[in-house]
Formats: sequence, C-alpha cells, structure tokens
Amino acid sequence: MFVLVLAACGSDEEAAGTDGDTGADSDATETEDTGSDTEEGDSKEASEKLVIGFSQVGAESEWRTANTTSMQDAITDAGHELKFSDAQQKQENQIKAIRSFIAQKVDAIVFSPVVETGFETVLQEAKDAKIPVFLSDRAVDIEDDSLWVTFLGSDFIEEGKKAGNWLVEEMEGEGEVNIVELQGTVGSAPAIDRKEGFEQIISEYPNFEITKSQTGDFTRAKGKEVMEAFLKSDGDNIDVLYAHNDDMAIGAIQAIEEYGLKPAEDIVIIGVDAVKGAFEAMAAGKMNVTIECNPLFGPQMVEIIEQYLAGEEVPKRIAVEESMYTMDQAEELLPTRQY
Ligand code: GZL
Repeated sequence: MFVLVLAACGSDEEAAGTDGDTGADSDATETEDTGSDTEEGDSKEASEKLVIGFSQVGAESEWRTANTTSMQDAITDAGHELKFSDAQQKQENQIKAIRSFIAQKVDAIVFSPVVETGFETVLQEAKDAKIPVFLSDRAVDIEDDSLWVTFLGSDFIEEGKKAGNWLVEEMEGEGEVNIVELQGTVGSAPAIDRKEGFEQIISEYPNFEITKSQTGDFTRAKGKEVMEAFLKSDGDNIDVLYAHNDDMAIGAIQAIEEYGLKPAEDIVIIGVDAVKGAFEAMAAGKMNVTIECNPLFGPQMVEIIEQYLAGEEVPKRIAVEESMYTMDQAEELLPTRQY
C-alpha cells in the first residue's frame, strides 16, 4: 500500500510508527514506504505500486469503450493495481463505487462523473479519507474545487463552437436553416457545454434555428428512436442534424434512410467524437463532419497521478488537444484511426 508522509509535521518516529495515510495529502512534501516487512528493493518496488480505483460512466458509446481501454491499459501497463467499476450510466452506481474504493483504501480514484451535480458528499468522503480524486473526461459543477486534484479532458464548449462554425461556413448563404439536435445525457458536462458552444455561434445568425432538441443519451439506439420521432413530426423541414456524439448520429442516419431521405445530402449530419464509425459513415457519403473528442488519455492520467503522489504540483485543469474531420478526409484517414 502506498504511504504518503508529511515531512512538515511528522518526526521520523511518527512517520515510522504510523500506518500512515493511504493517499496524497494536499501538503504532502515527500513519500516513502514505511512498511516494516519489505526489503529495500521490495519497498522501493512496493512504494511505486499504486492501487487505483476507476469509476467509469458506462459503455454507452464507441468513445467510452476506447476511453476505458486507454485508462485500464495505462494503469496496468504502469504496474499498478486497477479496481474498475462500470456504472452503466447510473449516478448511484458511481457513488457506490467511490465508497467501495474508499473502504478499500485505494491510493487514488479516477472518476468520470455521469452528470455534473450530486457528487459533493461522496467526494468529501474521499477527501476526508485523504484519497485524491482525479476527474477524467467529464467535470463536476461543485464550488469547492479542493474535492478533486485535477480535471483531464476536452473543452466541450470549444467542440460545440467548432460544430457551429463549420455549419455557418457551410450553409451561411442558404436562407433558413432548420436544425434538429440530439443532446447527450441530460445534466452531463458534454451535453451542457456542447449545446452552449454550438448556440454561441449560431445565435449570431438569425436564419439558423434549432427547431427540435431532445436527449438521445449518447447511444445509437436512442439516437435512432428520437430521430424517427423528429422525422415523423417534421421530416420535410429538417436541414441539419447536430448530434452531441457520433453514436447518436449513426443511429439517426439509419432512421433518415428508413424514412427515405439521403443522410449528408437531404440532411447535413454533424457528429462529435471522431470515432471509427463516423469515419466509416463519412467514407460512405452519409455523414458530413465529426468534431474530435480524444478518449486516448489514459497514459497522461497515470502520469499525473504518479506526479501528484510523488509530491509534484499538477495543473487544476488539463485540456486534450483535438481537431475535426470532414467527409472528404474520411477515406484516407480511416485506416489510421486508433478508436
Ligand atoms: C465526451 C464523453 C462523451 C462522448 C460520448 O468526453 O464524455 O460521453 O462524447 C460518451 O460518446 O458517451
């Protein structure tokens, strides 16, 4: 078990005697393993081995699966022990998982919150147990930012703005543009911010209007279901679909084809994530653009955890570099895509 001691307040006797905290304290200035039953070599090895609890949202999309694999591989490849929980997109399961990690006295918790609110109590419990929490992918809307060490993920507002700017450049001069929107999980950071970023841009253009907006919960099945309802109620007046992730866009493409329209021609299709499925749809001429949201930051997260537990300063927020890809690039890039 990884033990952090406070050079500032602990004498050697105190440090040697304590079974210690099992996690970084924000004042931690040095680290050592006080385990009395380990040799120098082992203790060095033991002190490097961490136990990391990872509370993941679920397995709702291609993006999520790639993010899970990236994080799990990074933790195990670094020689640490992984305790993994898939919350199946349920907040109560994430709260249970974090409490379980606390009870098991893990060294660190990686947490991708399914929604922005409702986690204050359990994050305070982790802080009280001196177990550092690292936010992965999604943020929480909590005043007290001492409840987590850092946030590593994307700038979702920027992603929404990229989608809006692409659309304006593509269709500015085309009169009235009626947009339907498939939102991500209600209350989640990506859904809130991708909507905000997109609207920041199109609100400058009176001829662009979001005529329908509903959650598809980031899944293909729900995306298809909601798009079917949009088409049924107003199919002849839809010019654009803005989907908060590619999985919902792919589900909607099926609905559009079954309705008898041509995706990417009769209805412009905008997705987010840049998963392989989107490149396949664009290469088939069924999707126009996808805004990249890179899930492959597992190694970066492990590095941050190790740095923090070694007593180094880490930034409060670390954004992942991202791009966007259009239909004309898809065929050439598809073989290079890693997720
Ligand atoms: C974004 C991530 C979102 C993806 C979806 O970082 O939280 O959740 O865009 C996933 O595909 O379900």
